[in-house]
Amino acid sequence: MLKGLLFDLDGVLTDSAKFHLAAWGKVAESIGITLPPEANDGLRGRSRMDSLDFILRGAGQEDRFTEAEKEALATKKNAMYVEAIKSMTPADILPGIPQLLADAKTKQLKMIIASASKNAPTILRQLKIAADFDGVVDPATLHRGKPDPEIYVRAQELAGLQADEVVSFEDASAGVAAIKAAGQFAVGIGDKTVLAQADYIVPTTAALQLSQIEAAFNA
Ligand code: B16
Ligand code: MG
Repeated sequence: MLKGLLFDLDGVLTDSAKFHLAAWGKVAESIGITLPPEANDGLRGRSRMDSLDFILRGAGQEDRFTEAEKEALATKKNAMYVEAIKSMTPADILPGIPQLLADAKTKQLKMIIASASKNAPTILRQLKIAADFDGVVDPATLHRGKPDPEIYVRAQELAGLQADEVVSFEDASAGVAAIKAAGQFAVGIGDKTVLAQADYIVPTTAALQLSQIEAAFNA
């Protein structure tokens, strides 16, 4: 029986992925690297330092910087990102999400945030939806990033539920892999070839309907 929903944040509740991409684009440019088109999906769901490593690896420059220099680059990126998300308002909640949250509330489903972003609490406050959630996994306490299942297992524990009682939402292939490794039902939002591992796929959040998702979950 469905008892809880576990949500990724960036790319699911709001399109903060575009701010991540823009900030990394500027950092990459400052060190003479052009982000490849696959960075769009590749950066989704990865922690801040994993994102930088992904960019450097993609350019064949994984050994170019010391750890301290990498920390400085990641800090620079985060400063730009934090500035960008200050402009977010409830109008930035993605289509279909307000109805989904309302329907979940009516059904008294537990709702937890499973975002790799240390800025997730700030974004939830900007969007004015922080009170809708029963908990937020603190990514600073995690040992491994997505696609490792740790974050979804922790979210499920925060909800006090079992893997077969939750549906988890993701826009990133690494995130869908994390959900499946946690043994949960995955809803993928985006390109069906990229998110092929998901149990239920919609092209955009506008197509999310709790009754249909629940029917697929129970099938
Ligand atoms: P921060 P999600 C992820 O959030 C983003 O998709 C990813 O691009 C970002 O690097 C990561 O959060 C860390 O974010 O730098 O704010 O801690 O998709 O897991 O909600
Ligand atoms: Mg995401």
